Amino acid sequence: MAAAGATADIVSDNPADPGDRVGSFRPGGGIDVDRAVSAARDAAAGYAALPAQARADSLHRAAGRVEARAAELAELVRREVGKPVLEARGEVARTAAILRYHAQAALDPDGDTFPSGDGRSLLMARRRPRGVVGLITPWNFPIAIPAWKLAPALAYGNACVWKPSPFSPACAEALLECLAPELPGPVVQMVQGRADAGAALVGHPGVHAISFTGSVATGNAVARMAVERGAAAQCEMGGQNASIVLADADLEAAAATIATAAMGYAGQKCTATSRVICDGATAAGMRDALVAAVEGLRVEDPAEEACRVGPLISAGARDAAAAAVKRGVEAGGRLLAGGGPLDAPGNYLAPALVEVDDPSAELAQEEVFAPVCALMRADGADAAVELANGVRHGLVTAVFTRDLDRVLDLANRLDTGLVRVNQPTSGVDLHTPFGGEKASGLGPREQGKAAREFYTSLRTVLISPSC
Ligand code: UN1
Repeated sequence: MAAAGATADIVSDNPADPGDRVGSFRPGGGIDVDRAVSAARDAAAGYAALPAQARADSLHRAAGRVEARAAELAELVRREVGKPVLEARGEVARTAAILRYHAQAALDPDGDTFPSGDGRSLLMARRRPRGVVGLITPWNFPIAIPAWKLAPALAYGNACVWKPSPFSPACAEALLECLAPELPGPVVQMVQGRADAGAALVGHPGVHAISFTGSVATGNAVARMAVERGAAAQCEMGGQNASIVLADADLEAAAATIATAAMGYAGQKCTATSRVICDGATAAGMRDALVAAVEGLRVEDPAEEACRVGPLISAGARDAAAAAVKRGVEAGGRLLAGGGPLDAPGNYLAPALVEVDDPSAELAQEEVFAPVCALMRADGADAAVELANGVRHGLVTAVFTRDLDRVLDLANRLDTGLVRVNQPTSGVDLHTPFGGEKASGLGPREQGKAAREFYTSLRTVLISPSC
C-alpha cells in the first residue's frame, strides 16, 4: 500500500509528548510539485531583474518578522522536533542572522573583469541566478537549514521550490509566513510532502539546481538524478565525527564539551560527535571524565531550561538507536553509560557511551543520529588521525590539545570539511563555508560567501567596440 502511505496526511506530533498533536498537513505529490515549479518559473525572471537592493530589503524585513515572532517560533521548534528550548531559541536567532547576512551579501561584487585580448574590449565573468532552485530540508534544524538555503537562493535572484521534512511541517509553514509577505511575488513555493514529492522535485525539468540536506543514501540518489538531467546538485549528508583528545588536553573541560557535542539534542545533528578518540596515556582518566559528564547531562522535557538532551524525533528512531547500542555490545563493545529507553512518555533514550576496540565495528563506522557515542583509544596523535580518517564520512573533527605545533600539523591531515580545536564538533559559524569531504558532501559548500558558488552560475561576456 505504498500509494496510500504517500497520500495519508502528514501528522506532526510532539516527540516529548505523544498526546500533543502539532498539526496535520495534506502532502503534495507530483502534480503539486509541477504547479509549484510552474509558479516559481513564472515569477523567476521578474525577480532576477530586480535591483539587488530590493532583494536585500526583502530579506532584512523577513528577518525582522522572525525576530518579532522569536519566542513563538522557539516554542514551535521545541514542540515539533523536541529541541531543548535553549537551543531552539538559539536556532531562531541564528535564522534571523542568516537572513540578514545574505541580505547584505546580495550587494557584494557579482563577478570579475579581465584584461581583454585586444585591450579595448570589456571582458567579464558575471554571476547570474540559476533560475528555479529546489530545496529539500531536514527536520533537525527546521528553520535554520531552510534559511541557509532560501536566503542565498533569494539574495542572488533565484525562485525556490521548497520541500521540507514531513517531521517539521509546522515550522516550515511558520518560516514561510515570515518570508512570503516580504517577497515581491510568489518566488518561494512550498510543497509539503514525503519522498515521492522530493523525487518529483529532483526530477523536474523546470528545476535548475537542487540543494539537499539529509542522509547519505538519499543525497547520493538526489545527485545521480540531478546529474542525469544536467541540473546542479549540492548535497549535505551525514557525519561520523571524531573528537580527538590528545595526552596534554584538559580532560575535564574536553569531557564536558564532548558530552554536549555527542548527546546534546539527543545527538540529532550531522555535526554531533559519534566517536571520542583518546590518547592511550589518558584513556582511563578520559573514560571516567566522560562517563561523569554524560551522566550529568539533563535528559528531560525540552521545555525545561536545564534540558540538554531531550527526546528522539520518533519512537522508531529511539528504538533503532537502542537496537544499535545492543548490537554494539553484542559485537564486543562495553557499555559505559545509558543505552535504554527512559521510563517516561516521549521518545527518550538515556545517552549511551560504548567503549569500542574494533575500528570496523558498526558504532565506529555508521552514523546512528542519536545520543550514542563510541569511546576509542589510539596510541599517539598519528594513530588518532588514522582512526579519525578511517570512515567513509568526512564532515567535522574536533581536536583537544594545548599543543599548537601539533594542531597546525593535524589540521592539514584530517580529511573533514571542518576542523575545530578545543571546540565541540557541533555548531557552525554562519559566515564561513560549511560542508564535508568524502561521503559527507557533494557539490559546493553552503553558507557564508561560499553559498554564492551554488546559487549562481558564471556567464563570461566579451563586449567589443562595433568597429
Ligand atoms: C550545527 O551543528 O549547528 O543537519 C549545524 C545538520 C547540519 C547542521 C549542523 N547540516 O545537523
